[in-house]
Amino acid sequence: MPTLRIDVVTIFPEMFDALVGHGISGRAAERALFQMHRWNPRDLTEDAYRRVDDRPFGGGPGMVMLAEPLARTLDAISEAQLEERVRSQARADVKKAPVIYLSPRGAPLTQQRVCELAELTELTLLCGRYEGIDERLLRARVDEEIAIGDFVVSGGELPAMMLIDAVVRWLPGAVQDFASVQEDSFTRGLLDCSHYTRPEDWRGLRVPDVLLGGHHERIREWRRQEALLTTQQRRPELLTSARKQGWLDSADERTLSRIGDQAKAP
Ligand code: 9WO
Repeated sequence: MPTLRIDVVTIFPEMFDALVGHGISGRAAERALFQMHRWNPRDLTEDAYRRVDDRPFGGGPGMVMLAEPLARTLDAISEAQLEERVRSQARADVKKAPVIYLSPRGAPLTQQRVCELAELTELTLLCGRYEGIDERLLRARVDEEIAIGDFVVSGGELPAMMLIDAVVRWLPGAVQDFASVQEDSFTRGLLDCSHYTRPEDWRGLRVPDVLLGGHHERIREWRRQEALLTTQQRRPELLTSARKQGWLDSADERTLSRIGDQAKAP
């Protein structure tokens, strides 16, 4: 299994310390399940001020990221990726890493796309700041624009970290219990069921009896019903696509028609 190489273009490389320093992504980095390289376009500027941005043509507030330092950075990344492939004796047929720009204008990220990205061997992520990046650079060098959600933040770094986190936990060996990743929310097109831990009675609120009985088949059924019910109530459109994908069986359909008109606490 070749490790995933992630190259990130950012003027705030330190932000990514959070990702490699903690949790599942931190452990995956320690175990070298992936390697991350950070590239600051400021390091590839040649003017005295090390400018990476300028005022927008046509006027208006804010600044726009210059195409040239980003193009140089992407060139340097391509070169480094090539060297790495030679060094690691990668197969000759590996495709060039896609350059992904994190942007609210991108296509919404789905679990499906996350799983596909986890199968690549190289990934280049471009993080914008200010009001955005010169459109010519995007047209010339970006393969895909991805949005994490329908909201704007101050830059692409946090969205990039979310994408990396989502991808890296799919790498074999990242999570001890791989079954738990597969059972996760969305992997089968449904929302996750509810979870409970000790104590059995917390301030008068009880854990559902079925979970305390140790009857594994009944617990499995209850969890499936929970997932179906929650999905039907909160994200009915997910249920529609799960059905189209053939992910629901006849027992699921019976559950849904049985609970369809019942109410459930949020
Ligand atoms: C800034 C802005 C200011 C006034 C009116 C509209 C505006 N849009 C933006 C904007 O999109 N700024 C971006 C900041 C420029 C590119 C990087 N930035 C970014 C990426 N913000 N939010 C994201 C993002 C990426 C992926 N998924 C969700 C949000």
